[in-house]
Amino acid sequence: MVLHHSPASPFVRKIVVLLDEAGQKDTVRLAPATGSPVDPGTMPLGANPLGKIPALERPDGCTLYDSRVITRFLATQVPAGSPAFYPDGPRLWEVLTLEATADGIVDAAILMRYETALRAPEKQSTAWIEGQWAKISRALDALESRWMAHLAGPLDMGQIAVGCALGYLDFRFADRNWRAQAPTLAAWYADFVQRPSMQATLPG
Ligand code: 99T
Repeated sequence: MVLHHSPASPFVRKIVVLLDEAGQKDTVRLAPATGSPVDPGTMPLGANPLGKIPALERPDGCTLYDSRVITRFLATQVPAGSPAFYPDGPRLWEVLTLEATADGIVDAAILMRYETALRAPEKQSTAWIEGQWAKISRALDALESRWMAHLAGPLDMGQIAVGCALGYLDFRFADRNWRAQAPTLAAWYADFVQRPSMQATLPG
């Protein structure tokens, strides 16, 4: 399989961390891609008409996107004994909601990133940027106040997504100091980011 990839993308990172945690990294070949909404660059437009990564090309099926489709697919392919990335039972709905919360943090952060990196300074909207940060801030509050018990449980895709989202905030928005408003979450992340799968995929 071919995974269209960038080391800066937290959405791609979720995929690579899952594969690493399942001992399945060798099942994909990474194909580098860069681009943005204003210049698709080398984004795999043939694989994903939306021009986004990750996209996963399979030899025996359609190309998969977006990241949550890919992780759901890969979770069905992992060997016995792998973590239950999407566990059965009521916990599944927690995992899916936690992953959606984490991905929503990244969606908002990427919109901030594009606003500041791609638009001329005189065209940038402070209200837009701060509106996106407000979403992130509320989500951090929710993680800190409602999700710590889940985060302390067995490894699943919700935890991986949260770890990748927090890593992206550090990577692009370290000056926002998210840890100041979420100290319990920060303590969890300090431990989680030590996992070899997370260390091997630090954004850059
Ligand atoms: O939007 C574009 O044109 C290009 N952007 C992307 O492909 C980003 C890369 S992160 N990926 C997504 O937005 C995927 C979102 C989708 N819902 C999913 O797969 O879950 C780039 C981050 C950075 O460079 O800072």
